[in-house]
Amino acid sequence: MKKGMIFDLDGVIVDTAKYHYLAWKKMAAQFGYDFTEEENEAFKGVSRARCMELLLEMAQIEASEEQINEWLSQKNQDYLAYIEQMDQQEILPGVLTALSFFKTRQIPMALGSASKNARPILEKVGLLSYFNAVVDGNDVSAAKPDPEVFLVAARQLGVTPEQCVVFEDSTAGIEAAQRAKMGTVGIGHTDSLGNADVVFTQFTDMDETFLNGLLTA
Ligand code: B16
Ligand code: MG
Repeated sequence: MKKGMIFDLDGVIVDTAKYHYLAWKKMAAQFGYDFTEEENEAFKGVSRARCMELLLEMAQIEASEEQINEWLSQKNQDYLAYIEQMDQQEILPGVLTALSFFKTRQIPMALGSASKNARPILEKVGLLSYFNAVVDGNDVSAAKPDPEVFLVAARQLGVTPEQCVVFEDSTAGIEAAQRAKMGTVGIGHTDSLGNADVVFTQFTDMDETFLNGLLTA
């Protein structure tokens, strides 16, 4: 019996993955590097600091810690400017139906995100009250694919890792959930999420039979 549902944020609940991409692309352009959407797959679910390291490696740039911190804060400023106007319209299709399905059945739900901006985003789109626990980039020290974020979420929900299902859009997140011994539902494409137990393009592709099946599996 599955007793806890854990949701990633960016790319699962809201379409903020595109804003992270735009902010990194802008920074890359500053370095004279053309950052592609394909390369951005490796940035999904990965902490801001690690993304910065990856970008510097790609663009073959070396910089002081002070300079890197400045760029990190610039990236976040650009990202915050993109998300400033966010509202309920940015909730991805079918998400509300799934959240309501579990809430009605009193299945505890947690957010498990690498983002340090997770709480304000949940507030902006009006979804904070659906979650019994919110674990984000401010609460953990090891980034996905380390399982820490999901293990802390399970603990806060008061369920065992084996009783949890994780909804994730990133390769790093699916690996983290599997290392935590949790069930996995990939949101996106099988080319990057092929290791998940099951993959859907979006929540609207899951019917009630599937959601029910998650609870009894
Ligand atoms: P921030 P998730 C992740 O969120 C994003 O997928 C990833 O692209 C981003 O770098 C990371 O959050 C950190 O975000 O800069 O807002 O702290 O997918 O784990 O919800
Ligand atoms: Mg994500």
